[in-house]
Amino acid sequence: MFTKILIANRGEIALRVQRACREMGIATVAVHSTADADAMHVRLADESVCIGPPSARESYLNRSAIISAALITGAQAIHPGYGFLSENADFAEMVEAHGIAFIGPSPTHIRMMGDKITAKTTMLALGVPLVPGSPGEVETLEAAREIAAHIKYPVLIKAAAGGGGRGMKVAQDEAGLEDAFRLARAEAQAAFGNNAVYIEKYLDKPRHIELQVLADNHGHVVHFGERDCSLQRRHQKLLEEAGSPVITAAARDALGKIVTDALQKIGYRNAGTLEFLYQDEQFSFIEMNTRLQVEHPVTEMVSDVDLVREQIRISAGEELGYSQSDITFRGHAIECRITAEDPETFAPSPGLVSLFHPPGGLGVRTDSAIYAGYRVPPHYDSLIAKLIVHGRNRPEAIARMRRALDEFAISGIKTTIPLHRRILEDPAFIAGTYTIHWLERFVAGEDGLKDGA
Ligand code: MV4
Repeated sequence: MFTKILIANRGEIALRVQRACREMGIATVAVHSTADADAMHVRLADESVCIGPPSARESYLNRSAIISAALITGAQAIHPGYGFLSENADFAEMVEAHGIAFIGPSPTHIRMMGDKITAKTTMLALGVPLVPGSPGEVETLEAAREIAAHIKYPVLIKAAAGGGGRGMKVAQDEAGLEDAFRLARAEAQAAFGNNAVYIEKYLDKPRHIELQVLADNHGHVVHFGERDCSLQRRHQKLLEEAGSPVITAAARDALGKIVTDALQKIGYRNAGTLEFLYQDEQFSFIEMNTRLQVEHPVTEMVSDVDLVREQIRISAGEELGYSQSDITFRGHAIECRITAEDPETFAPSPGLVSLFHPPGGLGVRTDSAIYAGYRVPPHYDSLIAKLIVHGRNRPEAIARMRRALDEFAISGIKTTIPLHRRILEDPAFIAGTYTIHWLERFVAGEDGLKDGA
C-alpha cells in the first residue's frame, strides 16, 4: 500500500480524499494556488506545495508543477479528484512515466471514453443499449440527412469531443438539419479543436440515470447501483438521489449485469460511471465518466462503501475481495449541491463567509472545505458544500433534507440553500416524476411569477 498520496485538487473533494487516506494510515500532500494558501485542504494535509498563481490554468491544471510536487515530496500516487486533470489521459500518462501511480483508469480507457464516438461504438459492440443514431462519425450533410430520415426527427447533433451539453444542436425536422449540422461542427471545432459529430434520435423527456462501477486489476468488476441526476440547470446538477425513484431492483440488476460484463471485457479498472438516458422504461447509454464524481456520496450512503478507499486499494493492486452479491442497498440518499450563487439569478457570490454552521444529526453528512472567516475566491467552481442525507426510505430522506437545510447557517455570501428548500417542498419533486427539463421550468416559473406580480 502507498504511504503518501498527493491530491491534485482543492475544496471539498481534496478533503474527501484526505479523509480516506487518513483512515488508511496514508500521509497526504496538498497542492494549492497562491489564492488557496489559507484553504482547509492545505491546513489539514500533512504537507503542502504551492504550485502557482490563482488561475487554474497555471496551478491546478499545471501538470509539470503537480508532478514535480509529487517527486519532491516522495508521493507514490496522485489522486486527481474530479474536474481539473481527472480525465486528462496525457496527464495520467505523464504521471505513470514518472513512476507515480495515477489513481484512476488507464490512459487508454480515459482516452477511449473521452471520445464520445469511440465510447459509443465500444459499448455497442459490448451489447450495452444505445439511443438510435449514427454508428460513428457523420462527415457530410448528405450522410446526416440519410440517418435522420431513418431514425426520424427530431434528432440531435453531438460533438465527439463534447460532453456536458457543449456542442449539441437539435434539428426538429429536415429543414432545420443543415443549420444544426453546420453549427454543431463549428462549435465543436471552436470549443475542442475537433469537428467530429454524430447523430442521435432526440429523446424529449428522459431522466438522467448513471451507474457507478468499480473494477480491480484482477478482472473483477462490480456496480453500486444507480444515481438519478435529472435535476439539472444548464448542465449543472443541483440535486442527486440514490436510488432513482423510478428504477426497480430488477431493472438495476439487469443493467448492472450488462455493464459489468462489458467493462470486464475491455479490462477497465478503477472507478467509472456510465451515463444513461431513461425514457419509456428503456436505458440508452450516452457517455462514460472515467473519474470519481461529485455526487459519489449518495452511492456511499446507500451501499456503505467508501469509494475513495476502494479507488486507492485498487490502484495499489489490491483485489476488490467481494462480489456483486455482497453489495446491498439500504434506504435512500439525497445530495444537495450548495453553491456560492444567487439562488434566483445564479450570479456568482464569492466573498467572506462570516458564519458557517453545518447541520448534523442522524443520517446527515456535510462535505465542505469552508469555515467562518474563509473568503470564497472568485477563481474556481462555486460549489461550497454538499449536503447529503440518508433515510430508511425516500420520504424519510426528504424530511431529513428539509430539516438539515433549515439548520444550515451560512452568512456573508449568497447560497442556493433557499432554492433547495423550494425544490424539496414541490409536489413534482416529492412525487419523483420529474425529467431533465423539470428544474429549468421550475426556476423560470418562479421568475415568471415575480415578473407578473
Ligand atoms: C440527449 C438528450 C436527448 N436525446 N441525447 C446533455 C448533456 C449530455 N451529457 C447529453 N445530453 C443530452 N443528450 C439524446 N439523444 C438530452 C440531453 C440533455 C440532458 C441530458 C442529461 C441531463 C440534462 C440534460 C439537459 C438537456 C439535454
